Amino acid sequence: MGRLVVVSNRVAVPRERRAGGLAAAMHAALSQRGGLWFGWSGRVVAAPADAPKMEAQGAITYALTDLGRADYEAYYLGYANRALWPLFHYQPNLVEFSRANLEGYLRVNRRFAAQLARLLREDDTVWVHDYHLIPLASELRALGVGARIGFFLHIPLPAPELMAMLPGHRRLVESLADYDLVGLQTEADRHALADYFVRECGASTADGRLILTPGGRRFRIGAFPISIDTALIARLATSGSTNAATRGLVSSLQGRALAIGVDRLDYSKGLPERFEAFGRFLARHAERRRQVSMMQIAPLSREDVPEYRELRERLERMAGATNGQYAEPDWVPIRYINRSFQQATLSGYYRVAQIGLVTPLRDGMNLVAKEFVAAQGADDPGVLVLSRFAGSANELAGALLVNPHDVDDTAEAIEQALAMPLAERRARWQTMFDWLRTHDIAAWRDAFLAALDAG
Ligand code: ADQ
Repeated sequence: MGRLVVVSNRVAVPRERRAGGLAAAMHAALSQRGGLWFGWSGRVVAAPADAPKMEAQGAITYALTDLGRADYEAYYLGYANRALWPLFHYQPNLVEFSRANLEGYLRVNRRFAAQLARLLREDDTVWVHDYHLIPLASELRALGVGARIGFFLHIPLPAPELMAMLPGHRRLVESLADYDLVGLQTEADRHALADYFVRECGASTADGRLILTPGGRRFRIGAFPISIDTALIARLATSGSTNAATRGLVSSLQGRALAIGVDRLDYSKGLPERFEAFGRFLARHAERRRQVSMMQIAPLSREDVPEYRELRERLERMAGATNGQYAEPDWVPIRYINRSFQQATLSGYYRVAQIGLVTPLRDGMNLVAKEFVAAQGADDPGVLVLSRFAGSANELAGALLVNPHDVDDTAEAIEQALAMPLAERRARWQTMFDWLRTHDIAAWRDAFLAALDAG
């Protein structure tokens, strides 16, 4: 078997400690097979070099390339994060399209392909990740690369009607046909992609999985729901439940219940709606005031994008207003924290929470929902309140599913979770935990690579 080559916008170099399930899963696969991880270094420089900077560590080589300022703005901030991200998350009103940004996006993909092509061997298996790099296979094929290339989209794939709003959509989506396998998070996403190829490109497919384009390309698409390292999170939660950070949190609650939310500060995560729902819950259930606190952990992300700065200001106002309205000298309804925590600390926090609030307006999968479940203990598990629009809602049947646009619905789910008898909590949690035990991140990675290798 040849090497595995992973390509993603950002590379999880071990010394940078961009830890997380995906990085760990990729590292495990890369060290088993030997391999290369190629992507942006995260640096923006005046004059980027022509070749990536190579760094070998054991069986893995990292190839890191810098971006120039104009490329960073057009490719990363502009096209990836102000056109593709909002559109694919069903927010066409937030799309900022410009032809210059599209050109920058294509230019960077071409540049990445040129740098990567020189490093590839014929028997490599290449695995490209996410919306930043959709046209990468086309660019590699144009340079004569014949290796197997797979693509996994971490975010939702919108319905064809929505996709059609994007100028130049056909060229972009059609370039997916240059992969051997395109993986999506859910069956609904797979269906949307098959539909797009049939309706917009005149492709044919008998089963919605093998697609034949009028130009003669054949490629496969499939749903591969991403997951977490279930055993690791469960272990971290057990040991984390008694560490100093968790003990500090628990003692500050003074016996009150905790509802926890953990999300990058992103408009797809439904945070204003969640704050509003918690306020509505307090308004409706006066008897619950002082009995429960919500803790929202939301590290800042993409601060160079104006919509993210606006969202931050909005959340600060909302948290302040709710706390101003309901807080008592010894109780604050919303604890709002803009920083990151180690996985072990987060797992301990999940463990002691009675409710997990995961209410995105759209989410490819949402790993926090899975982490919350994995972190619960069998004796006294908490309840997951989960948006029906998160990919994970397809798998987590024991959650209380809500429509995050319906603030009253979410507010009532919070009450239902608090009132839920222990036996029901256990039954709901057990089905989800059993599922996650077998459907973990290693199973996801192996399923994708087996499908890619099988052709
Ligand atoms: P994200 O949009 O980043 O991922 P998510 O799936 O929830 O969303 O993953 C976030 C990860 O970051 C989780 O593992 C979480 O624990 C961690 N995290 C969040 N806040 C943190 C904090 N304050 N400190 C430390 N860690 C924190 C995209 C898609 C998702 C898809 C994933 C994987 O948008 O839908 O599930 O990729 O494919």
